[in-house]
Amino acid sequence: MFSKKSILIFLFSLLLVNMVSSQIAMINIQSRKQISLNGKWNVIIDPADVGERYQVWKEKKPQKKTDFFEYAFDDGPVLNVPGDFNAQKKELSFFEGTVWYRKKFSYTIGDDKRLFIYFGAVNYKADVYLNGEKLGSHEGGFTPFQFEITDKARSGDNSIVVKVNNVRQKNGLPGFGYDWLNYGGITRDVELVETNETYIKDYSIQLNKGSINDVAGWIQLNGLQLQQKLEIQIPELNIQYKTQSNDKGFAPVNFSGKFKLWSPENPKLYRVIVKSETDAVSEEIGFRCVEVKDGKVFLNRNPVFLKGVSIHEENPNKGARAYSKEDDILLLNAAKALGCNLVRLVHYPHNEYMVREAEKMGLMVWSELPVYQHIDFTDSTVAGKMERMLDEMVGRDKNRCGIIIWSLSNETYPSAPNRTKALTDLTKKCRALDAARLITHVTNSQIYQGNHFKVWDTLYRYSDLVSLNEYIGWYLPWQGKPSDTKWSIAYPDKPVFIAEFGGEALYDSKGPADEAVYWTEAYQAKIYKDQLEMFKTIPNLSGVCPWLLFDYKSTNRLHPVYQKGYNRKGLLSEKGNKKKAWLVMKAYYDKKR
Ligand code: GCB
Repeated sequence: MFSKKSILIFLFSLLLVNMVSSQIAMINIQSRKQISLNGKWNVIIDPADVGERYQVWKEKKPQKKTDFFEYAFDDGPVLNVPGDFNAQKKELSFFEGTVWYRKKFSYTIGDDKRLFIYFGAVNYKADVYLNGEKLGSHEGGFTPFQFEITDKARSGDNSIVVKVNNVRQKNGLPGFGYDWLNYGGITRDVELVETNETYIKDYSIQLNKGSINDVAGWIQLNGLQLQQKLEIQIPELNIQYKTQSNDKGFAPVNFSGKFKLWSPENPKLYRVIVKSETDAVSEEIGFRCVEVKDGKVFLNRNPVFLKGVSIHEENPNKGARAYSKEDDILLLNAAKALGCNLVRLVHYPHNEYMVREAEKMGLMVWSELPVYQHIDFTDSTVAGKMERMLDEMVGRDKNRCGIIIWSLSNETYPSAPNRTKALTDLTKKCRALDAARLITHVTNSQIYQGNHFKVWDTLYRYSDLVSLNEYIGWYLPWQGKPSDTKWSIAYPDKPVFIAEFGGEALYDSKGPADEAVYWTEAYQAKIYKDQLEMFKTIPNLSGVCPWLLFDYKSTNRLHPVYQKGYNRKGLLSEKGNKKKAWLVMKAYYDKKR
């Protein structure tokens, strides 16, 4: 019989296996030797979540005639990776539950090499198994993670199983409630990545805060040979900066250059090579300086008005989660056509192609954490999850000069216990990770009475921008002439950004521009015209951002005639048709300097 002690040890080791967490992904995997695991994966759809009991990851097969197992990957359905599962099978349209994915691959690791499995994103929870053994778990639907499998992968045939679960969690990020479709699945690329034994895991190469010449950053090695000679080269500028890593594999980086600065007008990027004695990677990096001063936003020391638009990560034509360069270019081209210089990527970090393509196209980027509305800040695990997602978001994109703003939350409730403290701590952590970008929180806690806005949320104290969402003309009626609106803002020295405004219209829905005729294009256009009048009254207005570019799928939108499962606040329909409000906004942006 088993002793009490051995049972306890067994239970404890089980707990440990289940708790193993993924690693933060290495930077710039685009520059590495990759073997794509994208393509068709076998799946088991498990609405009752019984696969855990069957230990599906063991992929057991009957050995004798009397054996049976109530699952199998072979001969079952397949799904494309990357891609959400909801858009791939009709019966999964609104599915929130477990899907098990399985992919076989054959690989032999080179001598003295290391092998990693990299996931661009899995929404929402992922438990990953290799050859029947658990590698670990990851929580959070929009950021990359990796596992090292150097000692676990077999030479030759291997099988990877991922349990994906997109059930909403009370203590999740986001929590229970949100206004978009909960696309589940392995939604971004999966890659095997081979590196040398000691490799360049991470680096930060960006201008120091306030500077247009001085780079301040660092390089981090991972492996056994941590003390190495390192070099950063920027051939176009004849820069060859040399440094040395310490016994932790870390080296600070400080050098200067006469950079042509990145801007929307001239999105200049330089080829930057990072070398150690055992590794080398390269990528295109741009340099720019973003600051706030005297209630204004400055880019490269010139005041800039942020002409934004919000984008959900959905390909409107396909009605599916956007994940590819082509999907992203479609969305970004539409933002460009509107006359934008900024895209607000809501309400979670978007895929890496999106950020890289925006940067190439000269679009400034606002990147956001999924800390949205109903977060349970009293749950003891939430702070840790927010921090981990912040590490992953900043970790992936810290060298993207196109990103000028980290947005750490959207519409959380000031009265929610522990909210302001938790988000203040998060802000401090973000500044420590990256002092050179602007940080904001978006709120909708302002009071609008007698045509007077009182903007007061203490969260702004820790933000570079006062960013607020308001839907006057839609959720709230006007209480006076838009041009007579009054403002009292508790932080009068900070720039103000209207992060959302708008209203719904079904494309081609006709009627007079009358308040009684909701859903018409004319009424939506009237909301926009009124808002543009009101904007003239806002002190320190430094940018605006219509909600939003395209109509998009949302499980919150139930009107059978006008919505049909879509949030209709798009300036474009899901088919890309321009509504009247598009023209109003475009004319504003074309003139605005
Ligand atoms: C908001 C939210 C956004 C919603 C939007 C709406 O304030 O930030 O996610 O979808 O309103 O359409 O109501």
